[in-house]
Amino acid sequence: MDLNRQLIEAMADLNEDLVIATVRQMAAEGHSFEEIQQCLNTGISAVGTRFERGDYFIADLIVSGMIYRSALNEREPLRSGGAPRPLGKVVIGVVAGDIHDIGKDIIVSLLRAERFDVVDLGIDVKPERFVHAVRNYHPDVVLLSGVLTTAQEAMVQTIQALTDAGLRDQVKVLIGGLCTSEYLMHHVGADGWAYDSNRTVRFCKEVVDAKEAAK
Ligand code: B12
Repeated sequence: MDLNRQLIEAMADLNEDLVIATVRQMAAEGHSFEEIQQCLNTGISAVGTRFERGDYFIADLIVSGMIYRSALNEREPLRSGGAPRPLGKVVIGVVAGDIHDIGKDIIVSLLRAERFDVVDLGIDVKPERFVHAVRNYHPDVVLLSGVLTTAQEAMVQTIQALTDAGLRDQVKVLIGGLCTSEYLMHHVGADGWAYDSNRTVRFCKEVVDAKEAAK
């Protein structure tokens, strides 16, 4: 079996030892961070499908999150030390009612590796906490992360709260996470939507570059 398939199946089967061993082997053989992450994502999606079918339970979801994090820890050091960039500031949080933070944490570490100043508000972040953070930290970008379908409504409320506070024009809003889509971006009135880490970093850099150019 090729290593990609082996990693996907080991993740789906919650076989932590095999996941770690395969990540190490793939790294040693020169597979990219993105390729490894893609396999982990496919594997963890299969965990979700098995949960839906009733083959897995909540405890299995918890374990899948732990294995995913351990696997990423194997690879993360290799991501640090991105090229020097003008620094920008971002505020990020998982919106109200949602506690899925693995994807958000990936985005945080990649933005930090690219020398962005990241204010991480954590999980289950109520709209007023986003408002407070924008008022206090003056970020270039606010990133709203959401996985549950119910997070879509929380995103609507968060952006509405920024508008009501008179802050919407001061900051770009990027949405991301499993529950998001281009359609949702238009629906909630966000400035962008990103389904992976590279697009997220690119969006944030473009915002900062545009601000620099406008000075
Ligand atoms: C692990 C997991 C959990 C763990 C989370 C642990 C943690 N610390 O995050 C725990 C056990 C806590 C959990 C709980 C629940 N879960 Co859950 N969970 C999952 C699972 C298996 C994996 C999610 C994950 O981490 N994926 C990997 C990451 C890397 O992917 P990602 O989040 O999409 O992130 C990537 C991109 O989207 C993007 N990205 C992410 N965030 C952001 C942010 C920005 C700004 C940008 C630009 C990009 C971006 O970059 C990331 C890297 O590529 C999914 C199954 C699946 N298909 O995803 C179910 C799933 C999400 N869970 C589900 C459910 C139902 C629940 C529960 C309601 C179960 C219950 N009955 O209690 C609870 C809800 C708790 C809550 N209030 O949030 C459903 C959601 C259904 C829905 N449509 O709403 C899913 C889809 C499973 C299923 N198929 O039924 N869960």
